[in-house]
Amino acid sequence: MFENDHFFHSVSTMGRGGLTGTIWIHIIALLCLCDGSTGQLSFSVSEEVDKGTVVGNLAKDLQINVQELEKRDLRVVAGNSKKYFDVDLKTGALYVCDRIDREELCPNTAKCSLNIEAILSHPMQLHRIEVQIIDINDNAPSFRENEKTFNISESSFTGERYLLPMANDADTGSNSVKSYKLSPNEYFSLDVQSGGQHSESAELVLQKSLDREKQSIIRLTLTALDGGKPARSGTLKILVHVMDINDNAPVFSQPLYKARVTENAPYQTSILTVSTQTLDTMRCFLITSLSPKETTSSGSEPAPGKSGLRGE
Ligand SMILES: [Ca+2]
Ligand SMILES: [Ca+2]
Ligand SMILES: [Ca+2]
Ligand SMILES: [Ca+2]
Repeated sequence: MFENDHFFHSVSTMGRGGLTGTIWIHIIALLCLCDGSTGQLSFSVSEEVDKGTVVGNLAKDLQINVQELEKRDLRVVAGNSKKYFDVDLKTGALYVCDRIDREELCPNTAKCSLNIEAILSHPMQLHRIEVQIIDINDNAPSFRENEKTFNISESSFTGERYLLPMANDADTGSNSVKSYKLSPNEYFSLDVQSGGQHSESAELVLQKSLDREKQSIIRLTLTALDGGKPARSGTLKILVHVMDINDNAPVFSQPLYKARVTENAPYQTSILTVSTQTLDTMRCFLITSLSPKETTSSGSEPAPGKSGLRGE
């Protein structure tokens, strides 16, 4: 970009010729360029603006008459990055010529800027330009997974905590994740600890004793919101499976059973059927007593079950 043919040619005619002379001339030329470079210009533009969006006016800021721009061959050169900006030689307007995606250019960085150079010939001048890329809220918070499942025993104590996954948002500053909310429910509250941008944690806190026999599955929704205007959001479905404990005794269908049996009834005659129910899902054994002398037991499948008792 420093090799302006005309410039170097005019300088080399003053040298003594030969390789050594050319090197010296190049050094002098570079020194001249350093003198010719002026202070840095700063502009700012939002990411994702349409191509052709004007960022600033170089003719005005460099105090050059617009009629001279073409004659002085004003050019805009990108450092080592893609060319995002160009200049309109008729007006001096510096404009966007390609899509600028801040998240692609500066991932995980709060500040983002592009450095370019404006070069003029006759005489040669170099002007450094910094264009700050302003974030827009073009990304919604998102969770790595759509759903999170917890298996929580119904014997859990209130106050117990369950760690939740956090949301990510590729935007920065106020456009990144700012808050979380939990869908209204009677069992859990949400506790978000914020100790800086990267040390947040969110937990479910049990507020009320669980009862599998009343509600075995609890569905919740965790919503992450960013601070943009308007705010964008992402959701995580939470599925709580309430795990059973054996907290219900089997119950007979009636408190008293009466039966009649004829004398000399054959062995193994059925005389009475009782039914029991337990609300738990756990496999249990029902042990009953008929009389001080006659005791029998039978297995009971998960409730509701029936147990046939046979006299012996
Ligand atoms: Ca973007
Ligand atoms: Ca953005
Ligand atoms: Ca965002
Ligand atoms: Ca239970």
